[in-house]
Amino acid sequence: MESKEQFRSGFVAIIGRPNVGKSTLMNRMIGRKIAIMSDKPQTTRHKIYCVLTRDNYQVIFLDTPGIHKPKHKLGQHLVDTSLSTFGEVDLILFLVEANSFCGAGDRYILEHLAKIKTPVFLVINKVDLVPKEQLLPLIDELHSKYKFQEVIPVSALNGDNVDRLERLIAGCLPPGPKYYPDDMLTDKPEQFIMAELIREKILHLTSQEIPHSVAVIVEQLEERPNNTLYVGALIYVERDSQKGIIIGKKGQMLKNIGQLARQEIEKLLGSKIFLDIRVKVREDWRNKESYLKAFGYKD
Ligand code: GDP
Ligand code: K
Ligand code: MG
Repeated sequence: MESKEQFRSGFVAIIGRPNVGKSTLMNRMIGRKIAIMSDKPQTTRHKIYCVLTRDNYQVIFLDTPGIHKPKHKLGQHLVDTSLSTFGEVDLILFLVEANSFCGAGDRYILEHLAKIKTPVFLVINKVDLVPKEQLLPLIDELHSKYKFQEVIPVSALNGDNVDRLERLIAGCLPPGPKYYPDDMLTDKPEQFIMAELIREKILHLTSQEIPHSVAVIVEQLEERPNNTLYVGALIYVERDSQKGIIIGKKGQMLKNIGQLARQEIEKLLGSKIFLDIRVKVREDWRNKESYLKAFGYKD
């Protein structure tokens, strides 16, 4: 009997220092915005699974929080989460930046990678920022110095070479089942993605100490007349002064956050929403187990 080409599937972890473009690359590969992105470190706090399904294969990508030396409980948890994925996957994409590779942060990760048997692709991201002449010697050097299975330059931002990366990934997948249905893009509920999109807008619009002190949950979803969805969200910060910054003069900051977030959520859902956001203070939540659990940062 003629048999079809065997279906392949596997888990691929995307790891690297904060801000190298892990979330951007994953969104690019699946063609949708699931993981939030910003120029602030620790934008990604959870492991997010994203699913890419083709005729002959399925890749489950894990977007991990950036790996860095932790300073508080949330930080420690983020690093643990990332390191623990090393041994559980079929392939690791170690993402670095073309314009600043191999500082202390990258070496910290290389040390951990040396201890595991999982194949590793070195993905050199942001090649749009450096001239080609500079890139080729770097690639040669990395190929000879380390035991990466592949060294691939890409631009997650404009998509350069990302299709080649996908082909190489597909070539590494073991025969396996279709773990998730064709139309499933992520393991996270929409409520979670909505909260993350709100948090992304806060990261973009605020500076200094605000980003790390913010948690967002969507606690209420309700169908309203005219096909409008009511979305009730809570922003948690650690101090009164931060609440003041989030709300802004005459409420302008919160208004801006809400407007930008609403547009993105409507794009995600394909329907109109009414977004109701309130701000609450929970002192020092990042160091309290109960809050880390309540906000979904810890099981
Ligand atoms: P993560 O912390 O590793 O998940 O990084 P993000 O995906 O949040 O991206 C961090 C920043 O780098 C964002 O401002 C992105 O727009 C930017 N970025 C990501 N990929 C590229 C790229 O290929 N080229 C350029 N120029 N910027 C990129
Ligand atoms: K980031
Ligand atoms: Mg990220």
